[in-house]
Amino acid sequence: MKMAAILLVLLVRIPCAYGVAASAASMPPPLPVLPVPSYAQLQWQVSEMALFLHFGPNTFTDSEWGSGRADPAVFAPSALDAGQWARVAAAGGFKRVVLTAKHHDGFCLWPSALTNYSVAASPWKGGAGDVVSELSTAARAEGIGFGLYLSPWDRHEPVYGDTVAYNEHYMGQMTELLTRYGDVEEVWLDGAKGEGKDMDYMFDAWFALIHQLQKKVVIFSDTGPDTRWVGDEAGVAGHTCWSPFNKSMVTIGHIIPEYSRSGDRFGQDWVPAECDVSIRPGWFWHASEKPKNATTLLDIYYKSVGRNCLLILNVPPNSSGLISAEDMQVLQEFTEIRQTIFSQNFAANATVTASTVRGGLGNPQFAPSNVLQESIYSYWAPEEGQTSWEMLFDLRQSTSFNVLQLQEPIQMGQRTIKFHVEILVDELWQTIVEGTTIGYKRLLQFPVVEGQFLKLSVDSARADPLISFFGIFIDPFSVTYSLENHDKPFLVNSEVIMLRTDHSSGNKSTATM
Ligand code: FUL
Repeated sequence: MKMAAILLVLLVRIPCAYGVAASAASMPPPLPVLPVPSYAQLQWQVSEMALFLHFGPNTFTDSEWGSGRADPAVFAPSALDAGQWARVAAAGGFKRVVLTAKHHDGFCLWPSALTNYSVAASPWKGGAGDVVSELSTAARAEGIGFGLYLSPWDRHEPVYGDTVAYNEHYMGQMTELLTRYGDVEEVWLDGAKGEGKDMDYMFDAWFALIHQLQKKVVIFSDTGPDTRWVGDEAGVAGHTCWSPFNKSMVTIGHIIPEYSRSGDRFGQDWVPAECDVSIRPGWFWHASEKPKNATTLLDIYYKSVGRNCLLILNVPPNSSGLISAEDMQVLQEFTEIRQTIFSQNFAANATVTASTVRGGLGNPQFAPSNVLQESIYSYWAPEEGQTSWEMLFDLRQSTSFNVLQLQEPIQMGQRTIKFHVEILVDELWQTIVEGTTIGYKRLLQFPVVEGQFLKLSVDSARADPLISFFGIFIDPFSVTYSLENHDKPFLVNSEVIMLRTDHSSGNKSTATM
């Protein structure tokens, strides 16, 4: 089939796309579909990656869960430089830092007036130091957000176990942290509890206090209220990952892992998932442990940021008070390989058309070409009341790629339930990838394919689908097979994806994800 015939095929499949443009009357945006994110949740989501910093007496005692009995004298970093932590974060593309202001051992990295177990009792800076203050200043200097982890479980505090007294103590410490150091963009807490203690955490009172004191903050916990734990400490979200969620389904300390990984298409609350993982085996620095390599981090990136989540990567400072050179090396490689892959979008100059456009085919406000700009505030919107939604991309030349990036304008709610992308190969449309949710960002990997014409079809959606970005890239770093090897399983690190060819059902060659 020659070019004219190919175009005829496209015309048949997308009848309106090449029709005469209707007059482009100005149109308001469509209604959002609830739930939708708050301002703070949107800022959190677009920040994509945060750097977690586990630091404290454990760093010096080679422990993970300190007993709370370590002598404050062990806390003696010789060269602590919070400026280095913030610079490493900013250079690595991490838009916020989150510090363990207090871990389970109860030691406070700021001079809390409510305990003697803090930096004030340590030899560091003669007891006059304040790590929280130094990092908040450094983060602001780098233009990145600042967050704090205040562990509910406190193995040092004598009133721990007395519910009223300890909740007062915890809220008092939270008040110190949220009133002394300027803007705090994230408060991070878990539901860990001491063995043998009858302790109730008054989460609702804590959350109300945090929201009273900080207007830009998101609160992370197993169940939100603003961001939820993804349910594992490997940094991996579900293939399907909804930000809609029902908080009432889970309680802090008692999650349903599959529910947390995938979210809930019918969820009433907007609670996107945050994926926590450490660059090293432990959360705290240990001389004997080594960091993961950059391609492992890349794989985690695909499975977290690439599945509509924020990645919070822990990079623990060492006992000098610095991020180790070997960790910095890995982070630099991780940055470079992301830049190599994502700096060249092979669809950037495509001609884009769609089955329909809100306000008429000539309406630039919701034009299909909006998906070539990387902003959630410009997007393609279809005409209302359609039953099928297709976008066609003419790349203008034959192009090879093995990564697809899709985005939805999540301020309008998360919509797409199922989609697939096809490529015109040997005059036949072949499915290269199928997916479920998109959300803020979806990255999909598949064997290298080559072609000029691509088609994105949204197969089902909670409301009229809106697409804000479409990009295709080459990833030469992950392990992939070319399309010629389609009889072999396709291996992307730990995932095995079957590639199947089915000529009897519409000439499909499908990488199922
Ligand atoms: C968990 C803690 O028990 C670990 O020590 C670590 O801080 C991790 C991020 O959260 O709940």
